Amino acid sequence: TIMSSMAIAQFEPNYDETKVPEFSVPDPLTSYSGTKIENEKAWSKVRRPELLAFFENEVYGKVPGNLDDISFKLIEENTNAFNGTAHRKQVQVTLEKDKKSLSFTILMYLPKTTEKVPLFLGLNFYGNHTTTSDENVIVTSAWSMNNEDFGIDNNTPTEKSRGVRINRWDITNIIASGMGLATIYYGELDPDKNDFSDGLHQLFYEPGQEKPKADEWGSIAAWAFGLSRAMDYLVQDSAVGKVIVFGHSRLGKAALWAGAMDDRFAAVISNDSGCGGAALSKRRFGETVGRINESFPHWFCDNFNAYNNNEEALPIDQHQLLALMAPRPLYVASAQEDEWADPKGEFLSAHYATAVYRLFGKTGIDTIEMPEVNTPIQNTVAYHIRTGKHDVTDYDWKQYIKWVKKVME
Ligand code: GTR
Repeated sequence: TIMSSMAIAQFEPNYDETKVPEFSVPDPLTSYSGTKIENEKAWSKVRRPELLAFFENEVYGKVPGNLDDISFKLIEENTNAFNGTAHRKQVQVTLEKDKKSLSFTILMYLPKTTEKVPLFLGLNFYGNHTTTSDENVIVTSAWSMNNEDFGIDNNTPTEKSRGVRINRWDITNIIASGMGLATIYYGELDPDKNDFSDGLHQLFYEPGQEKPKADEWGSIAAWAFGLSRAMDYLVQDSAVGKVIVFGHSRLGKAALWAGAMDDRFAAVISNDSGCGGAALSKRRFGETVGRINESFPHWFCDNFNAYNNNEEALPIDQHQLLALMAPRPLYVASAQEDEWADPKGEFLSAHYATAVYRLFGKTGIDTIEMPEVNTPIQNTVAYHIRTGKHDVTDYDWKQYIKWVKKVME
């Protein structure tokens, strides 16, 4: 509507630390009824479920039902791919519900070994074929955002966009370090537009339903659900060991929500996930709850709108989403020039989540002072801020690989 585009035009993000509102950080270790959470058991039995329920009902929205069926089909493979260094597989996952179905394709590169390998799983923005120049990767036929630089118009990816995002996927070093990568085009799960007639949502509608109810899932929860369905496949692939779910930006939000909902993910990486991801909402620095719901009305559940320009009313904040990963390893990464995502809010969130990791005897981010740029802190909870923009770089991958080896092997 005209009103909402005016509101968007008028939004002035705050980038001034002295203008961050005063707020108290909701204590992850005090339950809503006031009980102090003093051990792992009380966390797991009392506090974790009530926090998870809040995020599910008020932020990301819940999945409205169960699938009738899920099936997997290896549609392509080559044991001598990626210049002879890797085993490539393309696996089609088909979900069925009420005689409707949806399929998506997992692209995998695994090092050549007979042992189970740790594997990064992450969604991509423009299609599996954009993550590598490998000509055998199938070009998606799903709806895509247009991108002039990538030669994508009519919302239809073609050969022209093959390899345009290789800079974001350091497959060479992942393979060389003995790990694997699995990636899925997020548009095959739910096209990233304010339209609930397509993607995963419509699969679950009751007769006559046209959009999710106020407490039902938006697109972030749908992308997270897709990650879990990929996990259904990965747990039964004999080449795959621990799975680390990874995501950048909006897909970092999805990775965090997937990690919170599904503890089969052995570790979680948030790369520049920002508002509605790792960053504390109550700081209102850069992107805010009101702004994100205005620009992307389909990302969260409708209930989340109650907190637009009203963050103080939130009984939770995003550090408690991070705490839902405990005791599993969690990496939060920021970029210096990515002020929109509030690097400091991402850092503080990792710091405040650390209280829960301590209950499990794990170490995280003890200090409240942000580290220097390009100086990672790598404990069970890890954090870095690197120089540069909102992006995924080889520097980021180098840190993730190093950290996985440190905390998971
Ligand atoms: C921006 C959005 C951010 C982040 C980003 C991205 O437009 O405001 O929350 O998700 O897109 O996904 O790159």
